[in-house]
Amino acid sequence: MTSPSAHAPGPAPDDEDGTTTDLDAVVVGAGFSGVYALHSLRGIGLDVRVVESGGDVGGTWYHNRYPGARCDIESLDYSYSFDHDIQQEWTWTERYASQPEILAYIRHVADRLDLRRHVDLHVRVTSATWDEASGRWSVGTDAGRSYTAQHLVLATGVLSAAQSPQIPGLESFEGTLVHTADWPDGTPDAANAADREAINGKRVGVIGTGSSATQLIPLVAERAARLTVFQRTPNFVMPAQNHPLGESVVDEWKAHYPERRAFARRSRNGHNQASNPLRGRDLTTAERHAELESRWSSGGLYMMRAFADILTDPYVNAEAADFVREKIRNIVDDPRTAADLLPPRDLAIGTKRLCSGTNYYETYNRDDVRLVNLRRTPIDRIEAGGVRTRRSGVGEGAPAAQAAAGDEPGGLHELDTLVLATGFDAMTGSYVRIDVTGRDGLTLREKWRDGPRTHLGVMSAGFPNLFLMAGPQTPSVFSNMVTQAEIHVEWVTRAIRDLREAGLGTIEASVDAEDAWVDHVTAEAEQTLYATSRNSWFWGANTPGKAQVFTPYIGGIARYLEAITTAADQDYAGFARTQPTPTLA
Ligand code: N01
Repeated sequence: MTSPSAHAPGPAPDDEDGTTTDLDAVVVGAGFSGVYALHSLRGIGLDVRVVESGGDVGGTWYHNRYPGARCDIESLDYSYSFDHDIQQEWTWTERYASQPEILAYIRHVADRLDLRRHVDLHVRVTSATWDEASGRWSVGTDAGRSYTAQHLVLATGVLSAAQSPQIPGLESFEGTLVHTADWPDGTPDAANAADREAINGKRVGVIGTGSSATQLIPLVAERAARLTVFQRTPNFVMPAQNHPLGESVVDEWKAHYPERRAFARRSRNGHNQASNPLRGRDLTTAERHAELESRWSSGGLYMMRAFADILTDPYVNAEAADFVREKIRNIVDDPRTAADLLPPRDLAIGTKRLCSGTNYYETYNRDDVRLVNLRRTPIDRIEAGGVRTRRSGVGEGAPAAQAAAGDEPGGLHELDTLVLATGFDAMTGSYVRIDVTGRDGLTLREKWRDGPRTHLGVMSAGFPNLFLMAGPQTPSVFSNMVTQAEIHVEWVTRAIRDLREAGLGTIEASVDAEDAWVDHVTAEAEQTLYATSRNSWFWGANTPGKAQVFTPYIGGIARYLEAITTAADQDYAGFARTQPTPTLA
């Protein structure tokens, strides 16, 4: 197995093995949350460092460099609001920004605010241990250096712990193996040498048909000699309807940014994309159809805002799902391929994260693209030369499945390059992959074994002065991540400043408040179709051995912001604050 080039645009850390740096705060991760946390905490006078495993700032937008990667929240919304000058001077060029443009934006912010001198790149945090005696965190890394700090901010992302499938023989593949979340460096569309070598004129296979794959597949199809897509669960893919931004649109946004940003924070999803307040149930079939048609034309995630009850009423949801199924049948020429691309009946639309792409279904009309339906012919193993599938039912004693498959034989799909678009150990993976040990030897991994436990998603009892950014039990993945990140950074900055001004040393979630928040997060989800359609990373279903618990907060940004602000206003209700640890002689 080989992998294209190592990537390292940023400077490697100096040779500081064995050094320990004492700080007020360590921020882990230099994505949207981490970069702003650095700026904000530095602003209240803290000595802060960001520790980042990648070679540059950018977080998700540094690592996910696959062809076609772009955001599905509109660029004018998906950007920082905290600095008026930056939002006036930066000009987005497309409705949905591409990965290179977003990465350039975060780099610009880091340069513009002179943040880089406080960022250690190419250093992965491996452990964090609370020291009761000193009231500080000891932070260990894979680079030999370590840190101590009073406060630890885990801005590690909820979709950053990449996950490879457990398929027999994966390690024996002799072609190029690459994960979408660890793509070779370079601008995807310009295709640097490693990327070009992996894709252009090659026989490429892609495992997975989630958001990453559906963006990547049309572009890889254009460059590969042949593309084979291995699909286990077809999802709903909306046309993004991306387009360049006109000058007048940008100017209008810039003139009204304060109102737009305020609106986003009062909204459910943290942005300005329009939601229909009407319930589908209260409309006629014709009215519903017209609304769905308009949402399809608007593109992207607008579909899930077609009706107020689209995620709560099974009938309304099923009608929307059928509407999209009909679109698929109309776009895809070959009826059998079209049928294979139809999402299953037990998948309520939106309960697996909706995908948004350009020319996704159209790509299957190409002669050089083949869809392998893994429900008919599952992957048997991966071999040196490619992916071997087998006839469904073989070895399983399942004649019904075999009949449904039309007795389709499996076989070897020969490949030069295999792309794993297989997603992440979502929501909790990036936190529990670090050995985090709190009070009394309690580890975060152990505490979260049956699902994450937090108060307001921002702190977990037993882990004083440890702040979780835009993580589980927050609206993060159901919202504009940048809005969520800003809310958290501003809350944490306030919490630390208030702690210091009160002459206190630690803040920590209380167990009672945490229990109540976990119950609330669960109860909110139970009222929706997420409760009945559980085959998604929202539930941890994509990660073998993981507890099946619904992890995001469905209540929306506005309600969340009110809850967390009220807690701070009420003298940090639900959090315990204590005196500083006496300095040891
Ligand atoms: O990952 P995924 P992703 N054999 O988990 C399949 C965000 N994001 O990287 O559904 C065969 O969604 C798996 O099949 P199944 C966004 O929030 C945003 O695409 O488990 N197949 C699935 O098809 C998104 O939801 C943007 O049956 C296997 C795929 O791999 C999240 O990131 C862009 C398999 C994984 O899909 C994750 O997206 C990109 C196996 N053993 C990502 N294991 C935008 O802003 C897994 N699969 C637009």
